[in-house]
Amino acid sequence: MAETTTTPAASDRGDLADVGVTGLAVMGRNLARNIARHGHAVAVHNRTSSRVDELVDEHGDEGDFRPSHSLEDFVASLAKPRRVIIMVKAGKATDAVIDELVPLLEEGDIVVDAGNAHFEDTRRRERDLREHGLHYVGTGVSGGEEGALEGPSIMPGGSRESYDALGPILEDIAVDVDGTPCCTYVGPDGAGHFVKMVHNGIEYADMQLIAEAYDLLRSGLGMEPADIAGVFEDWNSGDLESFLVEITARVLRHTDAQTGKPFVDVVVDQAEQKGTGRWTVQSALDLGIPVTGIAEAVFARALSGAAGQRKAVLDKGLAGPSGVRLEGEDAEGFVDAVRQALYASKVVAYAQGFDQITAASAEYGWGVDRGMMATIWRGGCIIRARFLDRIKEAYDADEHLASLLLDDYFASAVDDAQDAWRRVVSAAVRLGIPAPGFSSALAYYDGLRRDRLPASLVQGLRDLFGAHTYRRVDTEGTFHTLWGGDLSEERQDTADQGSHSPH
Ligand code: 2AM
Repeated sequence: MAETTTTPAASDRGDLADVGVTGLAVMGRNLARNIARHGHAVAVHNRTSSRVDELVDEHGDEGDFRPSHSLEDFVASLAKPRRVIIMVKAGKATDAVIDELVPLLEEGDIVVDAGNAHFEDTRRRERDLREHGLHYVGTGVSGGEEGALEGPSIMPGGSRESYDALGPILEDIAVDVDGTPCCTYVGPDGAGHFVKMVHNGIEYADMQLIAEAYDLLRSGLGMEPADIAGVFEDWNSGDLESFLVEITARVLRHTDAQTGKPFVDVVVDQAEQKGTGRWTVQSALDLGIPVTGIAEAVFARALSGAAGQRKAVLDKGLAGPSGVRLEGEDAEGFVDAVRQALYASKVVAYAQGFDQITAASAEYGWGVDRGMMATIWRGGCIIRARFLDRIKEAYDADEHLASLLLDDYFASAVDDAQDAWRRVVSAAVRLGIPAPGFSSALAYYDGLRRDRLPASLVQGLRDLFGAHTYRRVDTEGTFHTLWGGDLSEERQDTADQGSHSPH
């Protein structure tokens, strides 16, 4: 270890390490290196101890690493309260490491799970560790391998007290945007992992919308990928400026070296998923929040992956207007219309994601500051975008904002875009180009702004077949019509509600 940095913190602590990382696969290694590079003494440990030696051999000169070959030595090398970051595969491995670790720790120590855990697992583990007098911090870490090393966006949950001890180190290693670290205390127990999950869900929606925009330009106007790359480059200098739009241009511009074809044409068109999008939708269903943008993105990936079904349909040749293109007047200004539709749909997708955070925060008593979530997503994250500054401003202006769509800026942005948005969705429908993200976002917007929804008819149907009752627009109370009798209306005792079959 050349050039060992001894931070004031380390010397105060009798030469014990400031923090420890166990689990030294790429993410754990990079986090440990990032911590060391910021002048903190970092204890490192891994189940297979050769990885500890590899890390120190290869990167020992980057800072003050304290290698341990047993968990006992690792824990003993940490200053109190001990701060232990676990970076293992989410699931059983996390529980296994916690089980080994807990007997070695003392009251007040802090266990951090920096993996992609499901927030319900984090809630359970936090409860269990609290009984042992330990703090459990489930933290979202965004930015992948590179982010872990160069500066991720960090979303820590757990007790406020644990953040006092841990926050300064995390804020140190997080990426910085305009002088603000992309790390803040999110809220108790599962809040950090929840917010990270929704972040990933929004990422799904954003990518789906971008993919639809590409498809509309390619199939609707007959543009070549390299030309569409130019369009995305152009869009990246306006309101749509974001990491995802930037890399879309790069991917579309790329030519396959082997065939000379556009890269997108040689890639199998079946999108995969690791599951956080699905988790987001499952949670949204439980919370009753319509995250249509995220759900459509998850379903679109599932449809793309249904290879057998797709082939059978293709072989049979199910009818459609495929092959039809926009021409003449229809094509005029279409590229810009797609830009506006993309922006409006993106506003809806983010509004829905933030609604889900709002609902969970209320349900679990987390007190999540939504403006701060937009702030810490501005760097490190896949969804980093100029747009997030606007979201932060919206929530800063009104912390109780009922929907992002109600913020003056977003309301007028969507209003300005809506003619183009309707034009693009109509064109997609006419041409047979699937645009579930664009069209469901528009349907959501139209549903939300509607004076009367046909849900009244749904209530009538439910009352007829299941006596599920309904409320009236003109008076308080719950009612049931005697559909099988004289069609008279009965006022229901509220205690009866919910006693019928659930539909
Ligand atoms: P390994 O090198 O011994 O496999 C990512 O999988 C990281 O988590 C690796 O560093 C891996 O250690 C570690 N890991 C996986 N399962 C584990 C377990 N049950 N206990 C401890 N570490 C584990």
